Amino acid sequence: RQIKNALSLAIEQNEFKLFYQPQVDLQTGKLIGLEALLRWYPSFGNVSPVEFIPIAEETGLILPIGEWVIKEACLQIKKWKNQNRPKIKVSVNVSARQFKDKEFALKVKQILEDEKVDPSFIEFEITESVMLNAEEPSLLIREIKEMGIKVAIDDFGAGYSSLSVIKNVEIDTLKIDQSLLENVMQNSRMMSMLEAIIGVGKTLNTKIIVEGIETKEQLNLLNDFQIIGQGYFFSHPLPPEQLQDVWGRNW
Ligand code: G
Ligand code: G
Ligand code: MN
Ligand code: NA
Repeated sequence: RQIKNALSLAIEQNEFKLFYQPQVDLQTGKLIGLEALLRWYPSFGNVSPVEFIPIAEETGLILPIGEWVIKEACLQIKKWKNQNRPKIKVSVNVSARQFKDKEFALKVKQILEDEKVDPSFIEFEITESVMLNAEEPSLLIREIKEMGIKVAIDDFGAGYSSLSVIKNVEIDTLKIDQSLLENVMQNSRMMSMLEAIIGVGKTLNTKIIVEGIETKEQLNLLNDFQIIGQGYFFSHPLPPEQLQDVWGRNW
């Protein structure tokens, strides 16, 4: 209850901050994207999104919070543009509740209009389970894509791995869940599974991001593929003021 109350006040109390985690082209070693990850600093400490995002979903608070996240990411994109940073795509996580919201597309349009940011800088990350549970996922995704925003399937391979979600709409990016990479390390047969998914991505002209790269050993398994990597090996999620070293870095 304490958390719910605090969460409902968090936007006006300025307690949220976006961190950004690098996404790296494994062929060139260059930064090609940043995933925005929400952090909350209430007066009583700090609460992980693993804990507060589900509460925000249950209470519906994820709607205003999710809007805040998109708006904040847009403001940050504009700041980086003014600082002459390279053109880097920013990924924003969209939750189930937001995706079900009938006014979601309208709200996004409004933010784009207010902030006048180039939508091709933005990618929405939507998990495959959210897409499978939505009524008309392809309609909403098409609407998002018509605005010029890119769409990624998050946590792909964690649950259903249903190809049906990518059958009807043009998805820009498949994000392979980190559990798959863990499995590959333990069981070499899983490597064929990963290769198969990478092949599907190639066929559909979809970018592939492998998540949860933590070690050089894991990176070496992936070096021959034309894919993107994300994980603690490259960088933890960082606040904007700590990203200086990331822009021109060669991994
Ligand atoms: O960054 P971290 O590992 O703590 O994130 C934990 C979980 O919270 C992940 O599943 C991540 O997708 C989710 N998450 C982080 N930021 C956001 C956000 O802005 N919106 C939504 N819906 N989920 C987020
Ligand atoms: O559900 P989603 O994929 O959006 O969540 C991303 C989450 O994964 C964030 O909480 C982020 O902090 C976390 N994360 C990012 N890189 C790594 C990594 O290399 N290892 C682990 N265990 N978690 C990671
Ligand atoms: Mn994500
Ligand atoms: Na993910």
